[in-house]
Amino acid sequence: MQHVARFPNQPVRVYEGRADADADAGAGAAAGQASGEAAFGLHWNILELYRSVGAGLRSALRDEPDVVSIGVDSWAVDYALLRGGRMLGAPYNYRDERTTAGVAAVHSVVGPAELYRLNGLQHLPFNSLFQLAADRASGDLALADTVLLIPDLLGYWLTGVGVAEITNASTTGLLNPHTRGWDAELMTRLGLPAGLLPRLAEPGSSLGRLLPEVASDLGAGPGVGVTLVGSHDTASAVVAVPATDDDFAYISSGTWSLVGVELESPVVSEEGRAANFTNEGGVDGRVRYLKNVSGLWLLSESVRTWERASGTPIELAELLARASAVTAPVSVFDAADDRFITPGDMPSRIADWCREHGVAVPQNPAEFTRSILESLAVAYATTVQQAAELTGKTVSAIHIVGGGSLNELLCQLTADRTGLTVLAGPVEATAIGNILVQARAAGMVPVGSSLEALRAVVSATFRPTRYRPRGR
Ligand code: LFR
Repeated sequence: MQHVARFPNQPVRVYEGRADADADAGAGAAAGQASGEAAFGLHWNILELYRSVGAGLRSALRDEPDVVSIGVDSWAVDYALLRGGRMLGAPYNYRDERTTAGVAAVHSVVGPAELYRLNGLQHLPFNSLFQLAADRASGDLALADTVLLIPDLLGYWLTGVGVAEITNASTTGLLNPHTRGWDAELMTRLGLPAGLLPRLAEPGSSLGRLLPEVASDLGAGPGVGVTLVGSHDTASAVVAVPATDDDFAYISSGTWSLVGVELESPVVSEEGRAANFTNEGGVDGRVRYLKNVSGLWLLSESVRTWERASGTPIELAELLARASAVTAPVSVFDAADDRFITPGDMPSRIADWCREHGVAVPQNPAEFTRSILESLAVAYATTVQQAAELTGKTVSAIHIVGGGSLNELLCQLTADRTGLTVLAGPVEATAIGNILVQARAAGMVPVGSSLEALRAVVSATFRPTRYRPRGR
């Protein structure tokens, strides 16, 4: 696979008035007259993202004029509010702190156990329904007539057609995992207007041709269209797991680690809720029974903290080599603790966790790094075992795909902690899964090929790196 473009996607934190300023005080607040605590919002720079996507598409279409299809995927849960076809403001980033109030608002209407029975979704404070509840409370939602998840927003800007692709829609918390339809009753109970969410559509279907103006801007021919794919990045990544049989667990490892198994139908049980497992929608009606257990974000935020303090850039390969060389045991902390979700000084938060739990605090970046990777590997091991127990599935090997598959220490520690063989790669599983679903829709791999047949294409062309468990 050839990269055409790669660009940063950084959220932006902006001042949003004073916490206790009411709506009428808006003008005064803008003039700096209001009292109360300063409120900040964390937003995606979505227009810059769209501009960069456009630049990437332009060069792809210039290099490969035969391109007929474009597929869009991104992270989950986040969305834009629109009115009359226009976006109403920069979408919030799911790490924004407004979701705390949203969780309380939703749980006051539908308790956690009932909510899980309805949506089968892992409790993450940023699931879209909690964000929508926060937007309802702030009055923002009342301004909108449509909500589009991020990949659907990009698809809409490209084609003029707005839908809710189903794998990503499953992360909103408003989808019934059994019927794969919107839960209209739940929406009504939460005060979310019917019609706010667009019609659902399955991966593999055509979203539409590029708008003529967009096609000419991108240098695309009139036949180029957008094909819906697993628009949740994790759904596309799971398509491209190079498994040759059914007995596998996967870890889509990057900023987050999504650890789980694939099922034919959802498992919505109280035990699953207690273990915080999710039933997300997969491509071809499959279910991604998994848990989000945090990820390399812990390391990237730590590196950012150290670089800021020292003023010098950190060479990641060198840091990982030093972490590999740590021989003394390091503390293992709960990587999925909510305190690690928002941006900030991760080493201090990890140190606080260790002190609170009476375990040794890592002393230097190498030890912190080792502690982060050991903690992730332990979380992976527990989660794989839970997934097998909760679903009755046999797991004989673990596939790690995504950026984390390049992290040799993490892969080895995962093999060690699980006692299972780890098969690492491909690193670009998300892009490959996206492309394979488009290729099948276009008949470039036989239409009607199963997911297993798509995975066979990946395993025939890509050889994973094998990590065997080392005795402890
Ligand atoms: C991975 C991912 C996860 C989701 C998180 C937030 O990139 O999509 O699956 O839990 O980002 O959207």
